[in-house]
Amino acid sequence: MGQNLTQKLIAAHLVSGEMTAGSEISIRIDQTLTQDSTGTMAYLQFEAMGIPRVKTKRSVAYIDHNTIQAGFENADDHKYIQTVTAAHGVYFSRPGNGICHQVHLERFGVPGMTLLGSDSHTPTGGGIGMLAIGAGGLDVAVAMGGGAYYLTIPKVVRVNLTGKLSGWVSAKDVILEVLRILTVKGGVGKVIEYAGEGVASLSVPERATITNMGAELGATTSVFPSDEVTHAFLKAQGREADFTPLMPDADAVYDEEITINLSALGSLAAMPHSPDNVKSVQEIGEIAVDQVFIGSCTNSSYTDMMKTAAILKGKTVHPNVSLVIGPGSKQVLHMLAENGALADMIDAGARILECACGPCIGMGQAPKSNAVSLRTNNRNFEGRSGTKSAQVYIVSPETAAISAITGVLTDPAVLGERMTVDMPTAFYNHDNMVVAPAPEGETVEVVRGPNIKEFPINKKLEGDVEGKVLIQVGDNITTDHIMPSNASLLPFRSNIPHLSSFCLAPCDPDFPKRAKENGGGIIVGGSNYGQGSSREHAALVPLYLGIRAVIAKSFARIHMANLINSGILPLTFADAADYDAISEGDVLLIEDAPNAVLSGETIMVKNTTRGTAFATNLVLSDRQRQILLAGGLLNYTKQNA
Ligand code: MIC
Ligand code: SF4
Repeated sequence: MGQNLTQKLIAAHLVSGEMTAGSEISIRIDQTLTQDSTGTMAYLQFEAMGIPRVKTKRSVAYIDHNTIQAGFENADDHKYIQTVTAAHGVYFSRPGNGICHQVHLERFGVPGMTLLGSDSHTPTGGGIGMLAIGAGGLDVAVAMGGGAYYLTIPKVVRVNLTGKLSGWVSAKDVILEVLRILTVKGGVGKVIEYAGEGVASLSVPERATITNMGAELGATTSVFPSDEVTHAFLKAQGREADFTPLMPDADAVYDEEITINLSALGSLAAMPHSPDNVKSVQEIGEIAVDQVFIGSCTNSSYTDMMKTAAILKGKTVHPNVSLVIGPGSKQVLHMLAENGALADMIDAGARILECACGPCIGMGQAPKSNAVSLRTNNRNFEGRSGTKSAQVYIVSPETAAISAITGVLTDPAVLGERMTVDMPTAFYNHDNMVVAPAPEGETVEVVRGPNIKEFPINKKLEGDVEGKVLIQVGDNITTDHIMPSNASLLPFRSNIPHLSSFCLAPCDPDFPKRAKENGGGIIVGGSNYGQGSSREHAALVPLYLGIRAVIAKSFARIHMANLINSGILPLTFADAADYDAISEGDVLLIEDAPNAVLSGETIMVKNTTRGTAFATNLVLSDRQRQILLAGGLLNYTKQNA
C-alpha cells in the first residue's frame, strides 16, 4: 500500500511509536521558529532546562509581533531574545525583517524537513512540502534542546484540486472554501494534504496562503507536494540546493477526501466573527467599508502586494476608508520599493506599515467603533482587532484592494480580465537582518529587562482535585478569549501576574477577580475550547490563577497540549448533556486525582453542590499522564533528564 505525503514525512522523522491511526508517536524536529510574543517565554523555559546550545539543524527567532514600542517592555523583550538566542545557537531575525512565516518560507524552509514553531501558523511551511507544526513555547523549547515532538498519528484528508483559478479568484478563496466545508473544528486531529491536477497551477505563495490558514481548521498541519513550482521558487530565492522533490505514492491511501474545482470558485469572505462563517462576496452585497488591511502572514507575499499595487495604481482610496498595508518581509518591501509598486500604493493613499503582524493581532490600527474592516489576515474573532464592536470580514487581497477604492465590499470580478503577476526568477536576497548566533555562546551576556517576571510552574499532582466552577463558557472559545492579545497586553507576555487580570475577560470581566478570591478552581467549556493561537499563556495564566482542571465538550489541539504541559487536567464530558447539569459556583471533586489520572480513560467527577456525579474522559498517552502527575512538562523533563 502506497504512502501519502504526510506518512512519508512522518516516517522519515519517526523516533518512537507505531504509524497506526490514533497512536502517539514522536518525531525528530529539524528546524524551529519562535516569534517575540511567544518567544520570550519559550527561551525562559529553554534556559530553565539548562541546555547550553540548541541541537536542531536550524532554529530562528523572529521579532514581528510586538513591534509598537509604546513603553520599554517590547524593546526589552527584543533585547532579551537577541541576547539569549546569541548565547544558545539560534539565528535572530531583527525587527523590520518581516513576519516569521513569510521570512521562514523565503529564506530557511526546506522541503522534507520538520519545523516546529511557537506560533499556530507555522504550517505555512507546508507550502513547500515541510511537515510544519505549531506548538506551545515549551514544546518548542524541548525541541530546541534536541527532544522529540509528540503527537497523535493524524488522519489525512486529501483535498483534490481540479481545474484552475480564473478571474480575480485567489488562493485565499480556496482556503475560505475549505473552511466553509470543514469548519473551524473540522481539521482537529487531521493533516490536510493537497493533491490533484490543480496543484501545479498554484505558486508557492498561493500554496502558503492555503497551508497558513489551514490553522483555522484546527488541523495539525497542511501540506503541498514539493514539485517543479517549489524548485523554481527556491531557485529564485538562491536556494536551489535546498530543493528535494516530494510526492505521495500514486496508490496512496487517505482517510477522507474532498474535491474543490478551482475553475468554479468565486470570491469569498468570512463574516464576523469566525473564519468559517463564509459566504460569497456577491451574496453579502455592497456593505460600506471603514477600514481595509492588506498584509499578515497569510497574504503579504510579493505577488499579493504586486496585485494590490496594480489595483491601486492611478486611483485614490475612498474618502471613508483607511487602507493600511503591511508587506510581509524586507525582501518583499525592498522589491516593491525598487520596482515602483510601493509608490503606486503610497500615491493611492495607502498607509504603509513596517513588515510585521501589526493589525492582525491588534498591534495598532484598531478600527473605529462599529467599523466594518476588511482584512486579508486569517482570524476575525470578536475583539481581536482591538475594537470589540468592529465587524471584521476576511477576504483576499484582490477583494480588499478594490473595496478600498470603491468604499464598499466589491467583487474584484468588476476589474475584468484576470491579471497575472509573474513570479520573479530572482528574488532580492540580502540577509543582513538575520544575526548568526555567537560561536562561543557562553561569553554572551543575556540581558533581562524588569518586565520579565517569573513564570508559574505547577506542583506534582497530589490528593483530591476540588474546586468551584468559576466560569462556564460556550462553544469555540478562542485563546483570544482566554488570554486576549492587543497592543496594550502583548508587551506583558513575559509578565504572567499582569496578564492574569485579563484572563477570560471577554467572556466575563469578573473572572480573574473570582478566580483570585476563590484561590483557583475549575473552568467548564463547550466544544473546540481553546481554538486559535498557540499561546501557552492561555494555560500559564490559568495556572497562575489556580485553575486545576478544564472540563469541556472537546478541545483544540495546541491548547490541550499546553494545558497538559502546564499540568492542568483537560477532561472531556463523556456525555455532552452533563454540561447542562452544571452551573457556575458548583463545587466539583475528583477524588485521588493521581490515581484517577493513571487508572484509565474515564474519570468520575462529583458535583458536591448538587450531590450528583458524571463521567469525563481523559484520552491520553501514558507519557501525557506522567506529565500531568509531574505537574507539567518542565518538571517531567527535569525528572527524566
Ligand atoms: C495569532 O495569530 O493569534 C498569534 C498572535 O500569532 C498567535 C501567537 C501568540 O499568541 O503569540 C498564534 O497564532 O499562535
Ligand atoms: Fe502574526 Fe497574524 Fe500571522 Fe499571527 S496570524 S503570526 S499575528 S500575522
